[in-house]
Amino acid sequence: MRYFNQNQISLATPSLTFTKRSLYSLVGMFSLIISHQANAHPEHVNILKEWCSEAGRTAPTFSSDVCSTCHNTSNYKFSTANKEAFSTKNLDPFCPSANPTVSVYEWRDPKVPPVSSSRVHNIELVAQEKQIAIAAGVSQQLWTFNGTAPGPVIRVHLGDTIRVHLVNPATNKLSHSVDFHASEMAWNMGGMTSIKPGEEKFFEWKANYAGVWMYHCGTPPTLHHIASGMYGMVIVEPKGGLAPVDHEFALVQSEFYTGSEGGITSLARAAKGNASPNYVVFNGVAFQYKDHPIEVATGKKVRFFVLNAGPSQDSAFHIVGTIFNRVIKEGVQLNPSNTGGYGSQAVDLAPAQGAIIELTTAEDGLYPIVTHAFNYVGLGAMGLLKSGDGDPSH
Ligand SMILES: [Cu+2]
Repeated sequence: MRYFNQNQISLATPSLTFTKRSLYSLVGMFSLIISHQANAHPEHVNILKEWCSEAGRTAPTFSSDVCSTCHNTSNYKFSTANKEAFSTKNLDPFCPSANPTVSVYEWRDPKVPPVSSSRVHNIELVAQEKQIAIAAGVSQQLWTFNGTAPGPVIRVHLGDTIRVHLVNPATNKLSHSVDFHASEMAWNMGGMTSIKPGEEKFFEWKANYAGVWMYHCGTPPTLHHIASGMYGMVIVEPKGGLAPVDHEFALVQSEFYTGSEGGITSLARAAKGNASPNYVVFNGVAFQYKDHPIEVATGKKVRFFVLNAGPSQDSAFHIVGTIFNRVIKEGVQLNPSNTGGYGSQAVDLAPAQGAIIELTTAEDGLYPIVTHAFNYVGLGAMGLLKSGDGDPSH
């Protein structure tokens, strides 16, 4: 696989072994439902109850085994620290949304896998038009690459060849295309041209320049295709590769101009000269990293790949309580070892600009991740970096 979908979370399979044990347990006189709860680890039950207590959810049921759900997933340990990974898929069967018309968003894992050793990358991008929650209780009919907005993070070395297979399924309504900013090619033929529903095409390009790059659908009206979710990040590592760090995350900032609930986004509102978005988000969902903080170890090296996908608003990327000691923005570099001892507080990213940003947290605690264009913080562009146990008093 040459692309990395950050949303890959294994679905749980209930364990038959555990179910049999439950049947022979001392509480066999009770119903099977109660025996599951009695045998479940208390911490698992508590996490489940907490998840199910969120707005719009039903009371938890124990008709399948919460512990086995834990132990049959790739995450294995069902702890408070990783309950986010279970919240949208694995725990849903225990307490489905009380009102199915209210959207529950799908959490996006911000971790970035390392670059593969391959020098040729076969990337399949499938245009998918689908309803997606962009905030708790708010969904829109988005247009996506591979079913998520943003699309997959694509990470390559300098000089690698990227072979793209773009598919527009016949079930779609619209033409789509893809424009890789990390590539060099004419706009009006070959790679960037649009394909209709039912069509596919292949093309390739070479990653000649390092950086954090945008890709997006360029089909007219391009504004509407970007505003509806058709964008993603390409990371081209610099010559010699990036130095290893302790944590790596990818954040794509973008804004939404919503139409009616469950409908398509508003092109008219996005197209205004003084466009005013309803939501400004990191990785496609308002406040998802406030709800589920990004966890790091205190004193360790943390690297963020940040892209402002727009379509139209500027970003001033800032993490409260930290100083960026390395910033590589659009090829311009600030190094920790610079002779003047300079640091960076916020990285300005116009639409389509990207940066590599490094920092170290000074102590355990919470560090808000924001755009310092503060009118957008209340619209969803706010997350939390949780360092250590999140409690500075320890
Ligand atoms: Cu499109």
